[in-house]
Amino acid sequence: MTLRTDTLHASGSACATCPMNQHLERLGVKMTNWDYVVALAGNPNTGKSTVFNALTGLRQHTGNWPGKTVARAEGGFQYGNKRYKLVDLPGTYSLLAASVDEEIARDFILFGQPDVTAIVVDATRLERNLNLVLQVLEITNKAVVCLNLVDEARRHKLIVDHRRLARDLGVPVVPTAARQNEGIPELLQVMSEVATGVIETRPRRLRSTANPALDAAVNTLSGQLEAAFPGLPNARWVALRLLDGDQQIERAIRDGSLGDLSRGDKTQAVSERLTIAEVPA
Ligand SMILES: Nc1nc2c(ncn2[C@@H]2O[C@H](COP(=O)(O)OP(=O)(O)OP(=O)(O)O)[C@@H](O)[C@H]2O)c(=O)[nH]1
Ligand SMILES: [Mg+2]
Repeated sequence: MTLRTDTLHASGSACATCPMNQHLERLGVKMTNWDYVVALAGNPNTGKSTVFNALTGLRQHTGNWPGKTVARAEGGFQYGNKRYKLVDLPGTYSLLAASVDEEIARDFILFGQPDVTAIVVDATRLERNLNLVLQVLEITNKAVVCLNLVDEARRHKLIVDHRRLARDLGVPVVPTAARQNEGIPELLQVMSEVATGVIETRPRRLRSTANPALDAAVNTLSGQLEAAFPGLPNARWVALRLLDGDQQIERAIRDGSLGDLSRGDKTQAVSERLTIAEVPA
């Protein structure tokens, strides 16, 4: 592991005891021990890699996702005495696993159980981006919305009420202009608070599909799932996926990996997903 000594002051504030004054230390590639895993999700071209670079610096480990030809970057940083491993997910508009990219992003959020998933959204195209946000929030409680490109939004005279958005979504929303490092210290702070449980999120989840027959089936099935897998964080979502004939979710129930999730265990498969595949030279 290479340790970079350059640090970035998380805030210009003079208050030394302020949590925002903690230092970000970028850790090098091939970080092997970490306290928390952070996943970066988002639509294509929303600034995920820019956020990734702002947090990890330019030294990052790139390779492929295990068994796939999709590129993956990971890196690490230390913040508040905790070490974070950051994984850049492929840019997707949805998590329905209709493409390899979507499957990778969804599997990582579901089975990789990141301690926090930061969803990078484009503040100038919020409506389109919120589709993915709502899908991520169906799968995990531990999420933060990084409302990026606020400088572009300002240029178009668009002001997003991020506090209202956070209230409506039930997870923190941090406005950023990642290319200028604006909001990155705040993002770090909030991500660390969600990862460590200081902030408890209550993501908004759709309670009704507007189809009474489907709602009844989801209720029955999710009740059975909760009984079979106590502590499963997303039984309704799993039930919906099963009703949709999602074979991967069916397999996860049969082979026990869904049970591992409900116990909070990281399975062998999960460890593998957390290890980047080497690209042949
Ligand atoms: N003005 C502005 N530009 C930004 C900001 N963040 C990223 N960009 C620019 O937006 C473009 C896309 O950024 P990337 O970081 O590559 O986006 P990405 O989400 O990783 O893209 P894909 O990996 O292709 O999905 C680049 O030209 C960035 O310099 C920002 O906050 N403000
Ligand atoms: Mg990228």
